This record gives sequence, C-alpha cells and structure tokens, in this order.
Amino acid sequence: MKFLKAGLAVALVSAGLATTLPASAHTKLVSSSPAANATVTASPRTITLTFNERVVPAFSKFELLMPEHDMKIPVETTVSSDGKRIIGTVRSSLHRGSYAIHWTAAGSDGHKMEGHVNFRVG
Ligand SMILES: [Cu+2]
Repeated sequence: MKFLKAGLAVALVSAGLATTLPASAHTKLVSSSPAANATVTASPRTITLTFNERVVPAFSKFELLMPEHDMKIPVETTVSSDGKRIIGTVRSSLHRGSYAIHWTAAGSDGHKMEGHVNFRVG
C-alpha cells in the first residue's frame, strides 16, 4: 500500500509539471490603470498593473519613465496580497506629458517577462 501511494504521488507530480510547460503559462499583463494609451486629466496617485497569474514579488516591479525628457520618475512598487497586481505609489504629482511604464515580472516558472504601457497626463 505504501508503494502504491508513492507511485500515485509521482504520477501526480509528473502530470503537474507537464501542464506548467506550455508558453501560455508565462506572465502576461491583463490590464492597467491608467489604461494603455489612455490620457488622464489628473495625475494618478497609484499605478496598477494586473497580471494573468501570481507574480513573484522579488522579481516583479515597474519603473515609470518620461521618455521625452529621458527622465525616471520615483515610484515605489509593491505586489498585492493576491499576487496578481503590482501597485506603484507615485511620490509626486505628474506633469502633463507622455509616460511609459516599463514592467518586469516573473511567475511561478521563474521566467522574467517584460513590457511597456504608455499613457499621457494632459
Ligand atoms: Cu517560462
């Protein structure tokens, strides 16, 4: 009986590994606030990126850039308790202009993915 249980456990683990292999398991951005390519009238206090899966906090963050001015805007990011959102607190009011959120995030398979979200304050 002990052997049967061990065999079953191994089979379950193998099945689990097989289902995590497809590329569709990679971390993907689902939505953002501000939304991609949106123009917001007021400076956002927080920026939120929502992902398709739990992200690993140690490898998941974003930077806020103002590409026109080659500037990096100070933002403090944290991962939400459900693991699916990276929330950035904007320290100072954002001036009118174009912004780019450059994110990096890793999910359960540890592969770091990245992307950009652009928005405007105007
Ligand atoms: Cu991967």
